[in-house]
Amino acid sequence: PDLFQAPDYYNLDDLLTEEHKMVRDAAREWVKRDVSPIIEEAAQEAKFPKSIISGLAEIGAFGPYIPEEYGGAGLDQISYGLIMQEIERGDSGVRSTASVQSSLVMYPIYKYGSEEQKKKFLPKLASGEFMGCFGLTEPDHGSNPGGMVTNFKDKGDHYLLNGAKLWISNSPFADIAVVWAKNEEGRIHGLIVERGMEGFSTPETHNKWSLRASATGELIFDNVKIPKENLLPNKSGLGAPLGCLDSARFGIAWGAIGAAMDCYDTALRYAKERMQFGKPIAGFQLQQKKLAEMITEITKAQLLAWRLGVLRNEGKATSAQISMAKRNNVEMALNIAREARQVLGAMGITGEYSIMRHMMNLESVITYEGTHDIHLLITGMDITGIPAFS
Ligand code: TGC
Ligand code: FAD
Repeated sequence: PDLFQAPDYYNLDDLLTEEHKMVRDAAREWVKRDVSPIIEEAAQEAKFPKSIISGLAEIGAFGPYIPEEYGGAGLDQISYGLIMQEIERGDSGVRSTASVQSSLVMYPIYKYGSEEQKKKFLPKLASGEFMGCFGLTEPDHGSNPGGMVTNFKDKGDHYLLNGAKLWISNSPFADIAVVWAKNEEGRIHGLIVERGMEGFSTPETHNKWSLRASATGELIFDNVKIPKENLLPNKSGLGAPLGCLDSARFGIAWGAIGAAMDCYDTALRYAKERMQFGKPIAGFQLQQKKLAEMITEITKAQLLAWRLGVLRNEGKATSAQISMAKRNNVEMALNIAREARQVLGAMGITGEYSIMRHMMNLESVITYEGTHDIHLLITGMDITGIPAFS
């Protein structure tokens, strides 16, 4: 098949195994076949394309690194990264759906859940039969999730959950939500909330100019009775949700490269074909500067992501290293989207090309999973030993 152009300026393919390349190419082919043709219309109409769920499951995007005994794909971290890269080449919103399902729903159940919870939920989440969402952010607590007010009380044979979450990807259609809430002592725990529980609702957030092909909404808990077996028993405290974010942020560091590659590829092709003043605009120095800087930045980001993948495989990557890669690579992608759009002139603002959609999507990506500035402060804390958050 006619796959996308995949800039590989430093022969990074030499660092990949046959399995990595197979997994990546399968994801690439699927995106080209099933995502690219429908995604612009889905974004224009602000509708999550449910038709992609089964395809995401088939390419292993739901739980790439969750062991096969629980329905996951049993792959390593670099394969996970490559899948995210290929999906985000299509659309950041589609990658969001995969990130949330894998790293924010399956991961906490796998890491912090009981054997019964793993058996009950993981295989269905891996196949896409169940879709999940992750409730950490609240209306008054975004960058500072430790201040959350959502809480649960022990009522003997069940818990009673109250509060609200905002900006939750996939909430409008999710079957289950992994929700972070404080107990009576103020300790944060994860709870699995299931659609249909009385007092639980998930209104959709409308009028987004970004991530329009992804459904975003609220989670509202009004005296929701939660069975005791739905509490994740094996980790509590803010470190529990932040541990899930490490995994999702790692995937975003790779995913952003995919969005950048698509913008670069589109701009390069266009510049070689578009004639002005009697020659292709790719022949003008100012356009070459843009294109040359794009491929330089993509190459640096690829090296950062690959090395981080090796460290993750060895269990050695620190949270601060992940923050650096998320921050760098998303900013890189957003800058490339802005430059690439200019290369296309007026055509760049239309839905005929993917660039403007990537650019608008990346405004969410640079904000969610820890804002650009919060990740800078994480690096600052890591190198000085002094937190500057408050
Ligand atoms: P702090 O006192 O530093 O830490 C509290 C406890 O957590 C531990 N910890 C971590 N553990 C695992 N992984 C990490 N990355 C960790 N970072 C910290 C820490 O050791 C401590 O443990 P303990 O045992 O000593 O209690 O916490 P703080 O309140 O000062 O906050 C630090 C800060 C600001 C870095 C953190 O709150 C933060 O990262 N804020 C950003 C919030 C955020 O990223 N929200 C994302 C919501 S989910 C989302 O956006 C999904 S979008 C998905 C999509 O659609 O793709
Ligand atoms: P705020 O925390 O209010 O920050 C506003 C500004 O202040 C930012 O620029 C920030 O960097 C800055 N700031 C804050 N604190 C400091 C400080 N100490 N020093 C310097 N500057 C500071 N959350 C979930 O839980 N689950 C999801 O699935 C999810 N999906 C999302 C999907 C989308 C499309 C979006 C846009 C967001 C999503 N989020 C989700 C929420 C996201 O994680 C938060 O938006 C993000 O963490 C920032 O919180 P906030 O928007 O409240 O901004």
